[in-house]
Amino acid sequence: MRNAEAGPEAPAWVDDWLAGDRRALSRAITILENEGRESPALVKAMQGLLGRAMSVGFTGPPGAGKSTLVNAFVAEQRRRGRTVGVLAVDPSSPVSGGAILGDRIRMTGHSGDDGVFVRSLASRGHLGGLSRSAVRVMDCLDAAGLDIIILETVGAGQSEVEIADIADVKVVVAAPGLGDDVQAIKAGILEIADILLVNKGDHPLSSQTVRHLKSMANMRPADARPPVLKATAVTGQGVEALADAVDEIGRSRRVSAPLARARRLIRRAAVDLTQRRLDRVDDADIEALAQALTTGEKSVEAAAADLLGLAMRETT
Ligand SMILES: Nc1nc2c(ncn2[C@@H]2O[C@H](COP(=O)(O)OP(=O)(O)O)[C@@H](O)[C@H]2O)c(=O)[nH]1
Ligand SMILES: [Mg+2]
Repeated sequence: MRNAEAGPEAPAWVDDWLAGDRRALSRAITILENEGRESPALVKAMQGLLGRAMSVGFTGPPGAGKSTLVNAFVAEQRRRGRTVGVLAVDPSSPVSGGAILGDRIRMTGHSGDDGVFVRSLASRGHLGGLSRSAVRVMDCLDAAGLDIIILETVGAGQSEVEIADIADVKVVVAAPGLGDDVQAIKAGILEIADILLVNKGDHPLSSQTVRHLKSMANMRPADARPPVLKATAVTGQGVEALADAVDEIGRSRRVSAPLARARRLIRRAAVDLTQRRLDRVDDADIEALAQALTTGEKSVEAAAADLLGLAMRETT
């Protein structure tokens, strides 16, 4: 199973990880999250083993029922004979989202199931760091051979959208009767949704919310119009249809997904790299550009271009 390019420096347990051993997988995740000494060897070991899993992101406002829905979705995936990795990402709080999800998974008995691996991603540092580490952890799960990777992100702001955007298939979850939900969904989240899901279908206002979201979805161009589904996570109603819809979208992306993912990774890495380089530019250089701007010698755009040039030239 060992990747031939992994080289002798890869630790022995890497084979266990790539064969799907859960303890070795946890170990790999911890090392990559912390950018430990063995990280480069692990990254190398993953080469050629990525892009096999389908990833599904669930995002939406707190309380919409994402964790409950993910739990039911995991059960449905298990019925379909697939192994599942679940990653809970909470940009605002280091524990709550993941802990709640972990409890729920444990409560309903997935924890005794070797086909389900759950991990929460601690929030630390800036958000770019969080989405970067989410990508890395997803790669770890992918390399371990899990069939489906589920990403649950808490909240519905721009930052959560960014994290959810990492997934191949994006499900935006809303709950009935919450005006704020719809506001949040309007604020850009609709653009990334492959599926809009109204949860709490047992709620009297759920049909109204479905209609509302359908009319919003209809404002999108016909080829980018997400289906609006209804489910009741607590009973599992509608979850099979959701899994079918996810499969259909996932299948249609199978060819383009690795390239799309690569494009996203490159773009994100470029933004990170630029930021790091900008942080290291000499104060005196920035001062000189500021002078040139105030005297009218340079336009803002010209000064910015010069600054980028300095930043990128500094080290190679
Ligand atoms: N009535 C009803 N309640 C639900 C449903 N799904 C989730 N809930 C409840 O909504 C609350 C929030 O659920 P949770 O999964 O933690 O939401 P999250 O914050 O989006 O992850 C919990 O009390 C759930 O039991 C549903 O389909 N119907
Ligand atoms: Mg949750």
